[in-house]
Order: sequence, then C-alpha cells, then structure tokens
Amino acid sequence: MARGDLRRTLTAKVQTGQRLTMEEGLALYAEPDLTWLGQLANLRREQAFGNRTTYVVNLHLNYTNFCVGSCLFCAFARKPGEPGGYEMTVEEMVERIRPLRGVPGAEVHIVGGLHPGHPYRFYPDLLEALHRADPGLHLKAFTAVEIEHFAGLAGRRVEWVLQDLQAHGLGSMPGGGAEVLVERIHRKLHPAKIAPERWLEIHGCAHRLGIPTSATMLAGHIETPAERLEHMDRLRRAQERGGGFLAFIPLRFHPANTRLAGLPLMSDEGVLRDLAISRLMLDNIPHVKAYWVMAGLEAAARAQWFGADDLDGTVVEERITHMAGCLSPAGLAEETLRGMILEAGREPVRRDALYRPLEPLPVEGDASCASSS
Ligand code: V47
Repeated sequence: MARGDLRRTLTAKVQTGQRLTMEEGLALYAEPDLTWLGQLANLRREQAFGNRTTYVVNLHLNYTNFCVGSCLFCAFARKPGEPGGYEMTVEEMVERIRPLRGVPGAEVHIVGGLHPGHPYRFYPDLLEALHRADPGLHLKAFTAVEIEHFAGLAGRRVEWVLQDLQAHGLGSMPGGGAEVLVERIHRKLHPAKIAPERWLEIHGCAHRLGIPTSATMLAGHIETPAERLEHMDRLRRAQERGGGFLAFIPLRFHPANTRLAGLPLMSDEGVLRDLAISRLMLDNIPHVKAYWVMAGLEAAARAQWFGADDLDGTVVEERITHMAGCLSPAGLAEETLRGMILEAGREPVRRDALYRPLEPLPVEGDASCASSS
C-alpha cells in the first residue's frame, strides 16, 4: 500500500477504534515521520484520557541485589562475596517507607534479586510488616520471576504462593521480568530465568485471583521491531483471556556495567516510537506509562504527546537502572513531577496504585517524599 493510503487507513482505524494488525505495526516501526506517528498515538490517548496525565506517589524498595540469576542485560545483580552486594532487613524497609505513611493512594514498589539464602517466609513476613506499619499503603510487589522462585522455595504451586502473599498484603504485581516475550531473546539473554510462556501464565494466574498487574518490555538491545510487536501481540492476546493488565511500560535498556555494554543507548526517538506504537497496538490495556527513570526526563515529558497517559512516579531510590549508568535523578518531589506535566501542556492528576484519579488532592501536609529533584 502507498504510504499516503496507509496513513489514511490507519487514521480511520484509530478514529473508529479498530484494532491494528501486526503488519500495520511493522509499518509504524518503519514510518519515517515520528511527528505523525506521535499524533496518531495521541489521538487514541486523548480519546480515553483527554488532557490529563496521571502520576503516583511511590517509593521503590529494591530489597536486595543478591541474585542466583545471570541475565546479560543486568548491572544490578551480585553473587555473595562480590563487591557492591547488599540486602535490606525487614526493619530497615519498614523504616524506609515512613515518609509514605498516611499519604493517600501511595504505593510501595518492591522488587529484588533472587536471593540465594532467604527462606520463603521472608517474603510474606516482609509484606505483613509493611502492611502493619500502614495498612493504607498499596504494596505492588514481586515480578513473575520472583514468584516462580518463591514457589520453588516453598515447594508449592504459584497459585498457592500468590494467594498466600495476597493474604499478607500483596495488592498488585509489577510488570518486570518480561524483557521481550520471544523465545530467541529468552535463549540469548536470560536462559536461566522463566520463559515467556511462563511469565504470561503467572500473570494470568494473578489475574484470576484478582491481583492486577502491569507489563513491561525491555527495549533497545538485540531485539528487532518484529520481536517487539510479537511481545505486544502476546500481551494483547493474554489480556483478552484475563483482563488484569492495568498498564504497559516500555523500558529503555541501559547498557553500562552490563555484559551488553558495547551497545549504544537507544535514542529518545526510539523511546517515543515504542511508546506510540504500544499505545496503538495495545488497545485493550488501559494505560501506557512513561517511566522517567529509564526514559529520561526529557523523553518522558515528550511521551505525554506520544501516547503515554501516566508518568511513574515520585519513585525515590531506584537502584536497578542507576547501577546500569542511568543519569536520571533518584527520585522526584511531587511538585517537580506536577510541574513537568504542566510544562508539557498537560493537566497533572494524582492517582492511586490502581490508576484511580485522586484529584482534587486529599488534604494533607506535604505529600512529597523525594530526596532530590
Ligand atoms: O525486569 C534490568 C529491567 C525491570 C536493566 O510494573 C533494566 O509499574 C534497563 O519492571 N537497563 C525492573 N532496564 C523495572 C520494572 C518496572 C519499572 C517501573 C514500573 C513498573 C511497573 C515496572 O528493569 C527488570 C528489567 O526488565 N532492567 N536491567 C538495565 N540495565
């Protein structure tokens, strides 16, 4: 099809809410006019969310980087005895969440390495301690990769583990560990970790238990555009079965200090293209989130015109990407984040962990919890 005809077809499909095909997705990866692509994604974004951009007040707890895994893209993991390894105690983590206590809608995002020594009980006990410290806080915890590891430790099925964690305060699951849901990438980059099909099964199981989750895609390493689209297609089909994915977050790979350190950092244009195409392809996943820590502040600000309706978040102390040479701040004060949204010409709306808008803001002292801006 001639380029002009394709553009007209795609615009009409987006205007009338029709699903784009994989071939059309591939054509969008080859589309030279990024501004036009952004406008198309923006059309769909504004149909659903108008001018608002939501954000969450949150804090990342990367509780340990000791890990039995050995993924080629990771700069975070350490073996016991290696320099730079760390682990947090439950008491330390209870202390760290103190600034979020009583902040309406706040979320604690808990992700760590596959620790070689912790017994299974460590994880429900951690959730319980955090939940007890503030039952109002939402605990978004543990990737599918961690859940599979816990099932091995407990000698139980994943469904049992998820139910047990849910009983101890688990509110939702983050979307990490998906990388690119394609066998070739799994074989080459993280063969010892769960395979794409298993990642999808674990999220499906969570959804059946009423645990919402998100989905990520780690992009900018060895994957091809066709593989990114296969990833999106698998998510789109999984969402038809369960419906529990709340958001999609394309992650920009940071190569420094990893075994893929020779690769260049993906451009801002690459980040915006992934965001726009995911907004257009993933028509049944409600939110597309720009994660400013990995995208960078500038690309995250522009992302609001390329399909993203949400910016994650105040964050505070993320370690996974910062150990891979990421130069973004460790966290953002809430006012800085709101200013960034306003400056981009959007309306900032604070949300809770389940993407429910909280505005007008609940009355409180100071909701900001970041150490830097
Ligand atoms: O799973 C690892 C990725 C993920 C690197 O669910 C790297 O709302 C870049 O999943 N460069 C963890 N990325 C982060 C994550 C996440 C972030 C924000 C929001 C949500 C959500 C989830 O980070 C890992 C892996 O895919 N990662 N190493 C690296 N060198």
